[in-house]
Amino acid sequence: MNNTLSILSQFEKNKQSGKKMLAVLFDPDKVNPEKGKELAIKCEKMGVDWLMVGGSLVRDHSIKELIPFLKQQIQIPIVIFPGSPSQVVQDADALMLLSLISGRNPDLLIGRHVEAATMLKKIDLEVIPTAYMLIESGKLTTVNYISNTLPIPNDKADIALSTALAGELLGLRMVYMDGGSGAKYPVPSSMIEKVSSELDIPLIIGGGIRSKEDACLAWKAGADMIVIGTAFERDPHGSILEEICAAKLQIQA
Ligand code: 1GP
Repeated sequence: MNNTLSILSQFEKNKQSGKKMLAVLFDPDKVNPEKGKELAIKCEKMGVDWLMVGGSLVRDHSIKELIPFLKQQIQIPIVIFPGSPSQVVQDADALMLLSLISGRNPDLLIGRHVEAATMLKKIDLEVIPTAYMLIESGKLTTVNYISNTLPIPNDKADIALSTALAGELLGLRMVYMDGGSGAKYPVPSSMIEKVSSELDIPLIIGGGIRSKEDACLAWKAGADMIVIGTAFERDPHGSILEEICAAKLQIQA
């Protein structure tokens, strides 16, 4: 029997012990395997905890090429952040099964899940049921447009809290509050504080985190993991990532 903790169990354990985590999101359409290898090795060396791969508008073949290739290069978990069932790739370590609970689009609450369920049961891939919540972030992001849903207004922390708690009570195992890729503003720290103060399951925050200050605000407000996408893509020398990784160590000290 394999004694390694599942990806989710390790995340829950880290939350319990106050260990903050960092994920970097790769868009497989923007990262070819060779570039991805270089970036993934850099992320692993710096102390990134998860590589997330996927997105709302990803071509199927790019993710299917990238994930098996990256898996051979690094030890840190590769977690699929799927924009559609066609982004399921068995070679990854885990898949977030996203239910978009901030919206009222039945396809993204249950429809896509029905399409993917038989396949997911058959393959050897950890599935993490995830309450996905979009938060208004100062612009119309791709995920808001494609999902055809309204994000939660960023001054309505009460709505965010009720929504996250509903996800927890429905049995989802983590909450991901996302301003969407390229968000103008990150999720407000007051909203993170409100949600994290009552939520028992791990809380992930992403969208618009561009600096170590943004990262620390989110962690200190109660995020268990933050996700960086755009800032990493625009940081060819990795200096912002280096600062954020250093801040993560300090926050835990
Ligand atoms: C998007 O939360 C991720 O789903 C990352 O957002 O690209 O703005 O960092 P950014």
